[in-house]
Amino acid sequence: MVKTVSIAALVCALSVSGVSAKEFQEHKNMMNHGDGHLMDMDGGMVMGQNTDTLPGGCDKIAGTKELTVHAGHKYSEKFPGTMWAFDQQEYQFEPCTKLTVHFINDDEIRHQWMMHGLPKYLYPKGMFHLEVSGPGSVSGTLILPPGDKTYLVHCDIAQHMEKGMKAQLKVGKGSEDLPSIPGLTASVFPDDYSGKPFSAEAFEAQEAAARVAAAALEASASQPKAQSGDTVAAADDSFLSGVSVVGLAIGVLVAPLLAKRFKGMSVGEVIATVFEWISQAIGFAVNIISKLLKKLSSKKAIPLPDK
Ligand SMILES: [Cu+2]
Repeated sequence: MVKTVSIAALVCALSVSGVSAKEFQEHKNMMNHGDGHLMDMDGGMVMGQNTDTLPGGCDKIAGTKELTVHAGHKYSEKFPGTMWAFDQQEYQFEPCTKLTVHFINDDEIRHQWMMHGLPKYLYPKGMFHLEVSGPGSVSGTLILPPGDKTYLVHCDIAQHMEKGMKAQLKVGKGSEDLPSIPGLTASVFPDDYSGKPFSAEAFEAQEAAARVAAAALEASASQPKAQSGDTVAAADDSFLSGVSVVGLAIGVLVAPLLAKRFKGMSVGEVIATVFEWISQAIGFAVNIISKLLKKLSSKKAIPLPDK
């Protein structure tokens, strides 16, 4: 009997300790797996750490900065319709800054601070990634690339970004803003909390207004471009030779800049960078063509099915 009671007491004590909140854990003694990948068996991880290799185009480290990021449910409370968020939605640093990020998870679940779009010859898959499971902190360092660009930062756990855990990091002046950043930029598809049933007419009107606005914006941004486009279409025969002459001229002008950009990089890194540029250029061209096709072909938006 005494034995049974004591076993019951033990089971109770164990289950209670299992349910109670995890203690805050500083993940400081992680195992280094090489290539900037550090992790421990308690849910702390750093990937893409780079403390000493200058990205191509950086002559020196422009400055050393530290950033403390909190992640948690409570930061989402001020943004309707979200569930998780970082404590800040936008960061800005000078190009070539050596940045140490202290990532603090205030929740009992797993969160990440994952930055995308970095040069792939230096950061595996173009990513810098911090992760903590449960309450705790982890720190990692990277060196930001040169140039003005806006980088996506998010938590990649399923639905965490879609439910608010999304931010942007601007290097220099940044490039275009990213959509759906809580409190900062509009969604691509705005949420509707009106409670009204779906109306195909209202949806079409909204889409049409958005298309008119987008077309007006595009027209105002690219008036000279449209004219040169007409000239190209008219003078189709001389198109190729014209392009090659322009290409040659650009090549001559750009070569010294490229030499500077590739200074100190190995042949492999140079090739990897060039291929990255080519793939970006192709992606860009495909994107523009598909947008054009869409604009030409889609008169009507596809209506959503009725419930
Ligand atoms: Cu998360």
